[in-house]
Amino acid sequence: MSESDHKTGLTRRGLFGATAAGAIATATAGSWLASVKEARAAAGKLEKAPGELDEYYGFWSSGQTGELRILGFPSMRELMRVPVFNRCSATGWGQTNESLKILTEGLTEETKEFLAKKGMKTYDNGDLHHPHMSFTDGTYDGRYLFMNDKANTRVARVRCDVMKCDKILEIPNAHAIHGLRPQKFPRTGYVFANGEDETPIVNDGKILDDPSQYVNFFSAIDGDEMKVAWQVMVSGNLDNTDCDYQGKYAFSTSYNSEMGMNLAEMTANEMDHVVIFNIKEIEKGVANGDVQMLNGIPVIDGRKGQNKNYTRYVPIPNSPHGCNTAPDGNYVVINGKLSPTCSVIDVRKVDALFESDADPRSCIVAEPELGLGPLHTAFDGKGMAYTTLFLDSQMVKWNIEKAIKAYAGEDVDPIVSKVDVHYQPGHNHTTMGETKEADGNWLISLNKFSKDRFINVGPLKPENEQIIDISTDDMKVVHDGPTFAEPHDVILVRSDIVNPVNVWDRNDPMWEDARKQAEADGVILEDGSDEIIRDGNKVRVYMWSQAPTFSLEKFTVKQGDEVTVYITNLDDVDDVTHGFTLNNYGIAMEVAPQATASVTFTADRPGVHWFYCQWFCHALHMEMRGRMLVEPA
Ligand code: CUK
Ligand code: CUA
Repeated sequence: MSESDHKTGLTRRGLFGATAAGAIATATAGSWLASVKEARAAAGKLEKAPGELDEYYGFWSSGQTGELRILGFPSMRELMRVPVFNRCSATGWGQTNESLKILTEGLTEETKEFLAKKGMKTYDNGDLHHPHMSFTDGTYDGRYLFMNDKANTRVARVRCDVMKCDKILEIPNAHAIHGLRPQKFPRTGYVFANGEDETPIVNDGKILDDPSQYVNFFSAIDGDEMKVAWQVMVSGNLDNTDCDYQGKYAFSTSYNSEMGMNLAEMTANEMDHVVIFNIKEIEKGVANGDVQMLNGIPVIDGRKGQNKNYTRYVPIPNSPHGCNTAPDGNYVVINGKLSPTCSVIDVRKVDALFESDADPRSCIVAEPELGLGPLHTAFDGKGMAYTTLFLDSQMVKWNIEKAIKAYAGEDVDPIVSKVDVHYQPGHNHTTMGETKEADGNWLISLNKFSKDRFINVGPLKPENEQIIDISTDDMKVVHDGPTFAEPHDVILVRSDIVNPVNVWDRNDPMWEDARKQAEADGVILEDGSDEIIRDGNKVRVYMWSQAPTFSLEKFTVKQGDEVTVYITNLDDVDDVTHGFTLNNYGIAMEVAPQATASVTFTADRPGVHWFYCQWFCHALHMEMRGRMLVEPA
């Protein structure tokens, strides 16, 4: 931090009453006090009294933690963590048979073999950047959330009725899925996903230093089937993506149009580009067989110079990053990153790029200079855009129409105001801001650094998320919220759109395999009967749980048996979740009301092993335990 930055930091901290020193150091104590009052009054709007509910769901990514997080917004109370690409100790995600099926069935055969050699069934890490809800007719429909895994090239889906992941798909050909957006119109439909890292088309270890053989892939995933519908091979890499409100085009930024293999090469050109994908033309090309099949996926050649109407490349200064469609349906804002500008594409001018040999830049209708390091832009639905400035540690509010007038030569300043954020913001988001129902109530800034904003927890610091009141022209930071690694993105969804159930449906597809196995074994899960089925050295133990007991106080198996424990939670009261933890066997799982969860392990440790319920369910929760006897071989 420079000297003056540091001063600003102190003043800002003083604003929120963090230090008396901050206040004394501020010369204009009178105006400072007024600001404190104002900030406190604004902050009051986001506080929730005990028992009061939030107006919005916030669905947060968690970066390299690999999970999805749900917060109440604007109170910022963390409500739930939904394990997706990570291993979760509390729920057994990554260990239960139900979760392992979801984590493994969408992997390629090659990946399955690779993991098997390491004694693994699936990856246990992920890097989740971009959670987005499914759309119908330009707004959220409350069905699904889709999200990417940059670390291991996957796309996952979370069901909003139960808030559990139900599908994970590895994307063939592509490497490092980064930008991801669901189709807005007519519905999702497609989930568009960018491969960030280029590799040789045939990646068999024979090519390293011949970039001409490297490519990147844009993928359209069928969000209902969770299958890759088609891919487009592109020139340059792909970073972030968004699509229009008309169902015609998708847009992807590329910071490495150079196809450079190191930093100097990747940042060599003054201009990079945005790729525009013509969805109808690509669908026609796929239908007409103008594809090559790569690992079972129809792939369209959309590289520069193929002279077809699949793609257009629009030059953009300089290593563009974020890609955000405005709620009015007319504009897509491309964030310049190394360029201090944002480039505004008018989607109504994109048809001409495909119909004629129009200059690709003719769809650009504004390019305001906003400040240093523009990364992402949010919208209030009232014509204003809010862009994060990573290097300036600021949020800038600007007027889209004025930016267009300025680009056309009029003497107007599109910038409305700027506010300091702490520090180095990446994504930002407004309430309902990526839908046609953007309401302009709140803005959140996801800042990569917190530095001195919180008491010190050692060399690894939390990130800092700040809520900004945008009800007036100037912006007021009204909340600091620390968070662990490393939310990149968030969406803020009106709470009436999301309606999860309280208790599982017994016949939910999540428990289908367990039900089928029980049926084959002649066990009725509903009636609370417990059974132990021996099938060679495979033992299936069926029991039920009802607070505060397991139906089996003990069961016996032999050393070396492959044991599967199925537990049906007969409680149908909301919030009475049980668990099954098997001591010194590394086994634990959640069994929510009316669920039938199962876990398989080899009983290779002889002796008495207690199992217990690890979700506090009853006054006699501690007593909710039983024994597994493993007889020595
Ligand atoms: S990227 Cu993280 S700040 Cu992965 Cu959405 Cu821009
Ligand atoms: Cu059942 Cu704790």
